[in-house]
Amino acid sequence: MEFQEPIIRKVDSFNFDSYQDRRLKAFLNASIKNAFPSKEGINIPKRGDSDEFLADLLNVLNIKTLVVGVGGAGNNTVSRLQEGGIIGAETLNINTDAQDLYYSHASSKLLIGKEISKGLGSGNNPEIGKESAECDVKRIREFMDADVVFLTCGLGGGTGTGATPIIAREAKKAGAIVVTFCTLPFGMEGEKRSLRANIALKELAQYSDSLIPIPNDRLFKLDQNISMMTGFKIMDEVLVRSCRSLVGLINNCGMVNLDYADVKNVLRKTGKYPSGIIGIADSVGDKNDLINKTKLAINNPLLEPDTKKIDQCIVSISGDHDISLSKIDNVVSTVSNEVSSDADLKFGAMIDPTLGNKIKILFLGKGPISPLLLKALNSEDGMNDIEEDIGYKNVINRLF
Ligand SMILES: Nc1nc2c(ncn2[C@@H]2O[C@H](COP(=O)(O)OP(=O)(O)OP(=O)(O)O)[C@@H](O)[C@H]2O)c(=O)[nH]1
Ligand SMILES: [Mg+2]
Repeated sequence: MEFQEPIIRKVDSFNFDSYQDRRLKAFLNASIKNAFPSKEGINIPKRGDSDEFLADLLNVLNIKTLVVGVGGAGNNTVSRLQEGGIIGAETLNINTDAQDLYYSHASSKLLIGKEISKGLGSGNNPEIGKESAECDVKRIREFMDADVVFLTCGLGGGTGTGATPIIAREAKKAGAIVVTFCTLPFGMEGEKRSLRANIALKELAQYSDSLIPIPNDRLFKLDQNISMMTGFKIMDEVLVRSCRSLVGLINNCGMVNLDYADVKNVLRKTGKYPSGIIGIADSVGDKNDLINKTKLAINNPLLEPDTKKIDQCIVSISGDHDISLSKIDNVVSTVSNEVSSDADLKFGAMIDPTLGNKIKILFLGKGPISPLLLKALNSEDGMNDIEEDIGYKNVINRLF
């Protein structure tokens, strides 16, 4: 008869370096304990899986998510996530600017490149952002023990633009799924910022599984008179809601019909370049509104994806306990009509008793590569266009 101790000793003799390896080790040990008797338990006959084993396994299988905000804009997003409360994710702010970092909110903070920038920021120089991240790469690595790492930043300055690709590289090396949300600068911020953003976008494409670049200028399509500051506020809201919804989806996997493997499949890079479509919308719950809001989520006006190229997608529908099958059907049928008939579609339903009659829709898609990334890959041209003032509420209402 074989006993568990020698087999566990054998597992212990292997090298388990990374976070994913250590998870595998815990999984193996729990399985061995379940399958082989210990010397003390030798007389107890075993049938099926014990609760103790299942509890051990749940501990191991718990999906760990980390949200990292890099540079001023990224730190803003994470601060707002943290202030509004984010359940089930660790947050980390990284900056070269000690003051920005001090006033931000996150469960952990990292001031990078102290020797280079003296805590004063990178002064719009991505090389300083990059070098700062390289200098502190060991400290960055310590945080990368997660299954999914979300990165968020505003491209165009120095810290977010230079450091985020290095952080993405480290997250990827540690075996995480890397999902990057970044904004591209307004044309009115100048050509140089656009050029810097394009270069970073190419680097991020290398290390991100999903890359979601959101051009600030697209807001002008929704309101011609928008100001830069209002635009930043709207983008903050877009990034915060997108991150929050995605973290919620991962943490609530398995409620009805969707598990982490489904979400991972859509987020994971399969081709040469990352894809990434996300859309969120709130519906008042009647049939017409459900159809319109589902279309809005799929055709996210800030991303304008080529929906016919979507080959895999997930729609998650949240409602209170009374959510009817017909409401779920309104949403799922609309998705099937909007995407190609070959696309692999999965839906999940989540119960949120606080929603009342409201229905929340989250759409995730894979397939089309962002036209902005393609543009960046083909040239180093910037983007332009200028306009002015008002309309935060007006634009927000047309986005969700
Ligand atoms: N959403 C949002 N975007 C912002 C905000 N401030 C700046 N941005 C955008 O993000 C880009 C980068 O700005 P920052 O994040 O401040 O720059 P940084 O990464 O801290 O870089 P340095 O300060 O140069 O070291 C800008 O070009 C803007 O397009 C903000 O408050 N909200
Ligand atoms: Mg800064």
